[in-house]
Amino acid sequence: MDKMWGEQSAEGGDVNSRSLGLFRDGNYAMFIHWGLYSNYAGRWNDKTYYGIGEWIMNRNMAGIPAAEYQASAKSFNPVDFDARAIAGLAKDAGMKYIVITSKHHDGFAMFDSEHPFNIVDATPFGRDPMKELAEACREAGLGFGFYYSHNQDWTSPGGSGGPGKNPDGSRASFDQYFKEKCYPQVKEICTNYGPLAIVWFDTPGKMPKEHVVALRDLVRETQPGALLCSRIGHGMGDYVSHGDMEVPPENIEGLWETVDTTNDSWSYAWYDSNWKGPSEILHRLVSTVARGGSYMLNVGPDGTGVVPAPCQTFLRQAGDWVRRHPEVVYSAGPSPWGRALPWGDVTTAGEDTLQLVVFDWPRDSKLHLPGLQSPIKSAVLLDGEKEVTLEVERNEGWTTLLLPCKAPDPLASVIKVRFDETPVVKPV
Ligand code: H79
Repeated sequence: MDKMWGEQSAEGGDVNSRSLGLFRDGNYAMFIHWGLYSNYAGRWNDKTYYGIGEWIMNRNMAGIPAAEYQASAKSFNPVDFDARAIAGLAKDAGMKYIVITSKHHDGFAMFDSEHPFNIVDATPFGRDPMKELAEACREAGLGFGFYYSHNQDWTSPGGSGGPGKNPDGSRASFDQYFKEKCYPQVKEICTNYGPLAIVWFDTPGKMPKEHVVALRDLVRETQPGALLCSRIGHGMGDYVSHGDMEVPPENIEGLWETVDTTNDSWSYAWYDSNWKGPSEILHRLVSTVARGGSYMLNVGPDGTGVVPAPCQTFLRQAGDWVRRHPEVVYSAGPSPWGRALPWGDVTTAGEDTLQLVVFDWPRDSKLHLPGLQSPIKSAVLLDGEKEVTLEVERNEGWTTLLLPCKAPDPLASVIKVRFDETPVVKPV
């Protein structure tokens, strides 16, 4: 089901119906880490700091003094940022919504804010790229959401990991940071950018519950259709975001997502060319959907605002495959096996169809379906426009499909297996 954001919002209904529909039916999203740190690209004073680029100023990485980091906004001028190009990339990739860093742990706002440390007031760029991206997503029929680091703020007095003192030497409290910066900024992102699909807070740490409740209430009030990610803290949120870059080994019930990277760092780092190719991207996407989750894959635009070319190429190659097999991803259900199989993974379409996605084509041309109890009505291998009906062998509880010797799709081949009723699998 290729639903668009606009159609979703027309549905109305209960508090999360719009975004929930998009989240469940979409299953594939773009995450974007982009900020002042992108302009450092993993390097400071001619030294490279390996790790995750958005942490460059942290004392565990380069340890850039806050004042110096703040002053460096003067040299951030991402003139090549093109919101339509990024929305177009997400569309080409087959993704359904975008979540972007409005403020990461460094405290720099990528949106127009009353707080002066922001991209409009502190850089020569002077534009609000979040406004441009929100608009481009609406035009493209993509959902749009914000990441916001609510607990850590390394440049604001009182923020976690930030200066413990105010400029006048007085002690800065977390309450102060919350009241003066966090809460007002969350209000800004929730009121100035149209309807949001998701508000994605991160790393709650030991944040007091009252503040988490206040943020939740603020989002509910201002964005009744937005989904809240569990990383807001204190067991709240509408869906669970699992550990960074983790595709869980077994099926998980309920609404959840995996966030992943296209290379190693979230934000752009000059040295990081460890790109996932289209096959690896698809394998992790399909496996996440097969475990019952949604897959949000990150890109890191560079200091000029552009997503690195190899990353774009691989996302588009994977997207071409998703367009050939939309029902394998969108609105697809979890695998009845509950875990990956040796040759690939399985998603379901409706009650009676299994979609076998074969990443490792068996060299002996036998595809085993261990523990499948139900009789198969038909098994059809998709070969471009052609549909090849496969022979099915059954021996003592084992079901085996007999394959042609060559995989029709070099990335991953799809076999549709139909049943008269919901197929049953017994663990073996
Ligand atoms: O936004 C991305 C990360 O920056 C953020 N969450 C994702 C979505 C995140 N916050 N904390 N962490 C991830 C984990 C931090 C790991 C660290 Fe380290 C280990 C911080 C310090 C030691 C990596 C290695 C960064 C610095 C050294």
